[in-house]
Amino acid sequence: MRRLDFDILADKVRNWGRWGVEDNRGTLNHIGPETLMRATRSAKQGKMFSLGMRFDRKGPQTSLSGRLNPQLYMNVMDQKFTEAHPSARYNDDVVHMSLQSATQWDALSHVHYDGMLYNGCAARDALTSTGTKCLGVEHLASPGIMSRGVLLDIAALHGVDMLPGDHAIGPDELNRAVERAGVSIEVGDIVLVRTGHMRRFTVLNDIDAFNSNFPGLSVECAEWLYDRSAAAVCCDNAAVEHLGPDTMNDEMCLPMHMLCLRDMGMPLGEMFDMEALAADCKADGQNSFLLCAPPLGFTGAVGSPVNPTVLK
Ligand code: UVW
Repeated sequence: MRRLDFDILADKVRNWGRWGVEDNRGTLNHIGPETLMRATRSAKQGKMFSLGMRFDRKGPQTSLSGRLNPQLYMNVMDQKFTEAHPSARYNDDVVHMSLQSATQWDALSHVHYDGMLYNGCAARDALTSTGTKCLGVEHLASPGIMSRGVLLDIAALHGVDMLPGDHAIGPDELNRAVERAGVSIEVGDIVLVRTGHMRRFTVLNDIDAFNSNFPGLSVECAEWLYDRSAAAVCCDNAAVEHLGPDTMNDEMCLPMHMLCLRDMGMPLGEMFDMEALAADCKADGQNSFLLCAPPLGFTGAVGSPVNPTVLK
């Protein structure tokens, strides 16, 4: 996409000032009491699913990605609390990891361009080596992220387990998936887009394929999400958007990241494992549900791991 066209799109979807100059939650502001009560009513059967990956040393990061899979150490093992109760013991642990290493939310401070973050926050004032002073993930953590989730299974729409790596999903496919799911996207919904790409990691164990070309959303989908007042969008790849050699020559890099996070103020949920949920939705035809996915409140962090939980 040419920079000029990107800028036109950015002007259309920009939400700066819409929820006040101090706003840190962006499109999560679409989730009001009515949305939440509607979300609770979409839990009908008592079936629960986790969309979280495992957090361990065998995660999808490689030496090339510059990100670190979770390294867990037990720093306290089999310790007594007191001499008076020698048989009562405890264990503690420590994790060293990139917050972006597995299933995670991108906070609104994760990317920026032209020196500005969401809501006109100046990058040079906000970003420090100990965290960001504005738009940190702690603002998404409290009061959390919960809403109605809607599964749009684009792989199933095309009758495949996984979309090919060069597949850029367009608004028309989102519309067809909505129709197929028998739902409409309402204000404050969280849109879950399944490409099947997660299977390259979890089923095929092909880390290189998982990390190279991602099927995902095309830049035109930003306006689609904006027009429907969605609260957030999540995908089963590592970027939500389509990434591949064809996108590398664009005049704006990671355009969906820039439009969603920086202009619209929409958090991106990445590496959500939708496989078990999608199989169940296919079996029972219920594609909307309660989604509870609060990030951890790391102060000043630009993202957070999450274990998204679905109740159908
Ligand atoms: C970047 O790599 C900037 O983004 P993400 O990890 O969110 O895809």
